Amino acid sequence: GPLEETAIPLFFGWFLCPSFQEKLKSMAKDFLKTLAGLEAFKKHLSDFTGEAEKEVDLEKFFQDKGMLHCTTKFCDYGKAEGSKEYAEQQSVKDRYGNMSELTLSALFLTPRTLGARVSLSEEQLQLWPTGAEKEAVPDANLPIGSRAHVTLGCAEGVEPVQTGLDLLELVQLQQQGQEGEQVEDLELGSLTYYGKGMWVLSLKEPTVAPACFSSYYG
Ligand code: ACK
Repeated sequence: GPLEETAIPLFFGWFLCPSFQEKLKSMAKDFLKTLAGLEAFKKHLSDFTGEAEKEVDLEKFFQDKGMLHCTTKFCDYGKAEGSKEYAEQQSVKDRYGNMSELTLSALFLTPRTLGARVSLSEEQLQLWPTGAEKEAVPDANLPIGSRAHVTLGCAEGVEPVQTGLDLLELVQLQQQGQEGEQVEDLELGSLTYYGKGMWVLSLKEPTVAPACFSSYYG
């Protein structure tokens, strides 16, 4: 009967330690503050507002989406394809509840989402579901794990699933050799503009985020 079965969660992922969540949030806040003051950003402000000359408060523009985490497998309580197989995978069972260190290599924003890019280690990639990138961008050959991210905020009416899709769009541009417009060297790293309101801050020193591999039921 259903009571003997293991319930499949909404999603599996790495959940950032509470103290680090605060650290990352304030890092993102500082980044937005710096960005808002740059002439180069003001020049492209209409990407965010839809009209020139209009002010935007980036900190209000991106709404908090709760607990900071890096999704591995979105299961939708078993309704998502491959979720049962994922939940039963040996590496998932073995690592469940274990701590891990996530490497954050960049911060990025688009008119829809604000996120941190996660560079997964070989070991962490063992928990990465097959097809996560193909499912999102079937026509491209994107590196496994390139969708890995932490959603830091979303524009009004935008669902957090969009953050990973925006990241893949950026990864695709980089893969196609688009260098973007290197705008500025900031304290945290170099800032690049990729057009259409897409900005990437590559961190000079990747930030290490302690996180716990677990799942979320909601
Ligand atoms: O920010 P995220 O990675 O984007 O974390 C949330 C989490 O699952 C709970 O909603 C992510 N998510 C939602 N739908 C999908 C999907 N179809 N594929 C992959 N991740 C998803 C969302």
